[in-house]
Amino acid sequence: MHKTESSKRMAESKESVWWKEQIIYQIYPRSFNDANGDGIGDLRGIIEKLDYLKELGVDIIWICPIYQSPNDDNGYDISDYRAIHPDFGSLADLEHLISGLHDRGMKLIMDLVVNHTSDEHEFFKASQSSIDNPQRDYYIWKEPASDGGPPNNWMSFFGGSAWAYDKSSNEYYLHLFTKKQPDLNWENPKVRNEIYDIINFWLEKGIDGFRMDVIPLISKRTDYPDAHEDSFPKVIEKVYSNGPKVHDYIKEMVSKSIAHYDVLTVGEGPGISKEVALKYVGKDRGELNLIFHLDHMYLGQGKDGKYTPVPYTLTDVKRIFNEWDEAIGTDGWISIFMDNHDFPRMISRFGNDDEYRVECAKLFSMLILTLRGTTCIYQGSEIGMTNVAYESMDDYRDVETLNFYKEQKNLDISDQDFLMMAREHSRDNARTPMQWTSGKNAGFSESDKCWLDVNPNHNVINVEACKKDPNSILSFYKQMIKLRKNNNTFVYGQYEELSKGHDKLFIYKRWDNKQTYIVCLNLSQDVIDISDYITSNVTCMISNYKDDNTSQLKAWQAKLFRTI
Ligand code: TEU
Ligand code: CA
Repeated sequence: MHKTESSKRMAESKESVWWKEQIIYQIYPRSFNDANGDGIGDLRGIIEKLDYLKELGVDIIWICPIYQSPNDDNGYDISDYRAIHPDFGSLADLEHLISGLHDRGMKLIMDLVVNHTSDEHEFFKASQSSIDNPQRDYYIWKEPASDGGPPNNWMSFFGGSAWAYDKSSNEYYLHLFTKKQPDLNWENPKVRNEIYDIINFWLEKGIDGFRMDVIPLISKRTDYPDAHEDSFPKVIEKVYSNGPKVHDYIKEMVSKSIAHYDVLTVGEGPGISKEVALKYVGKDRGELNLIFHLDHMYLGQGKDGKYTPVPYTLTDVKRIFNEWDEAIGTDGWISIFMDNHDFPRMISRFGNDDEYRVECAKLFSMLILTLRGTTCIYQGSEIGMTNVAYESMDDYRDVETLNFYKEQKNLDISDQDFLMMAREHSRDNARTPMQWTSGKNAGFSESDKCWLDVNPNHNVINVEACKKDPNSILSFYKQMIKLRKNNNTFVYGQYEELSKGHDKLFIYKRWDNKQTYIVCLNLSQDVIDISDYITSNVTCMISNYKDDNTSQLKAWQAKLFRTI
C-alpha cells in the first residue's frame, strides 16, 4: 500500500502505530497445513485456516520463505526470488492468501533472504562459471591462504568452514550458512539494485512488509580478519554482524523501496547487541521498524554454537529482557518472542513440558503478551506444542542438525549421545507438523508420509481438543490476546521488573497514566510467597490456576493483576 512519508510520520506521531499494537503470528508453511495431500504444507493449506487465525486474534502473518529453492535449508536458499516453489502452490495462491488476509483486516509479511542466495540461482551459476564472468563479484571469492586452505578461520553457522573451494578457479567462496548458500557481495551496487527490484516486485503484489533474514550480516569486514572470540554468538556479533556499511545499505534499501509504502520491516538480528540496536530501529533512523534480537535465544550456545552447549539460568533470560527494555525503551522497538522455527519449543526449553505443560504454555503466553514490544507467536505455541523425541538421527531433516551431526561424528560423539543433543537443540523440534486433530498425521496431511514425522503427542495436544475445552491453552491465548489488544498500556506503558535478583520469580509492572498492571510469573515448581510484591489493592484479571489470591504463586503459576 503506497503511503507518503508524511502520512506515515503523522500516524506514528499520533502514538497509534499498527505494527506496535498488532500481534504477529509466524507460520512455517512446510509444517502448517497440507491441502493437496503430498505431505508438505502449502499456501492453500494456510488459506483453509484463515478463520482459525482470525478467531485466535492475531493480525500480522509472517510466512517463512515460499520461493523457488532446492531446499538445502528449507527455502532459505533461494534460486528464484520471483517464483513460488511448486510445493507451496502458485503466485495465484499467494495472491489469494493476500486478499484472504486483507478481507479479514489482517496483514501478510514475507521472508526476505538477501544475505545469500542458493548456489542454484542464475547469479551464482554465472559467477561460478569463470573468473572473468561479469557477475563474478556478485559473490565473495578469495584466493586460498598461503597454506592453500580457506582464506581465514571463519566457521559456518551450520558447522565446518565458511569457505568452499572451487577447483576450477582455485578460489574459495564465502557461505556463512551451508555451501549451497553463497553470500552475496553487497559492496557491488548491481547486487543491491537487483535486491531492491525484488523487494519492489513483492511490495507491488500488496504484501505488508518483510521479515529480513540475518540482515546485520550483509556488510562484510572486507579485510576478512580471523575470528578470535571465545563463543560463536560473540563471533557473530563481533566478526559477522554490524559491518562497516550495514546502515548505509539498509538506509539505501529503505529509500529505494520500503519508504514508499506503509509496510512493516522487522530485522532478524543475530549479532545485534543492545548497544547497537538503536542504530537499526531508532525511530528517526529511517532503517527498520523493529528487530527480533536473539540474545535470549543464543543463551547456552558455546564455542561452536548450540551443539557445544554452556549452562545458563532463567535469571539470565530475565536479565536480557530487562537490559533490552532499558536500552530500547520507546526510542526504538523490538519484538517479544521466545521461540521460532530455528529454536526448540519454548515450553520445552524454558519451562516444563510434561507435568506442568498446560500451566507453562499459559504462563509463557502471558509473558510474551505483556512485555514491551510487538508480540510474535510461533505456530503451535497457542496449543502448547512441545519438542519431539525422535528415535533415530534418521528422523531429522534440518540441515543445521545434520551438519553438526557430521561434525560431531568427526569429534567421536556417539549416535546416541548426539541424538540426545538433537532432541534438546534441533530446529526440527519447532518444525514438526502443526497438530490440528488426534487423527492421521494430526490432521496436517492425508499423505502416507509427511516431510517430517508428526509428534506422537498429537493424540493429546491438538487444536480440536483445545476447542472443546474452555480452560485450554488455546482459550487462554485468545483471552490474553484480547486483554492485550483492549489495553494499550501493554503496548505503550512503561516497564519495570519488581523481582530482580529472584531466581524463580519474574514479577513486573506495566503502567501509564491510566492503568497499572502487575504480571506475576513463577518460573519454577516451588510454591512461592509474593505478598512482598503486591503492596496495593489489586484485582486479578486472569490466572492459569483457578485461584486469585494475592499472597502466593503455585508451580508455574501466572497471574495478571490490575491495581484498583
Ligand atoms: O537464521 C539465522 C540465524 O541466526 C539462525 O542461523 C539461528 O541462529 C540458528 O539457526 C540457531 O540454531 C535465519 C533463518 O531463520 C534460518 O532458518 C536460516 O537457516 C538462516 O537464517 C540462513 O538463512
Ligand atoms: Ca502440500
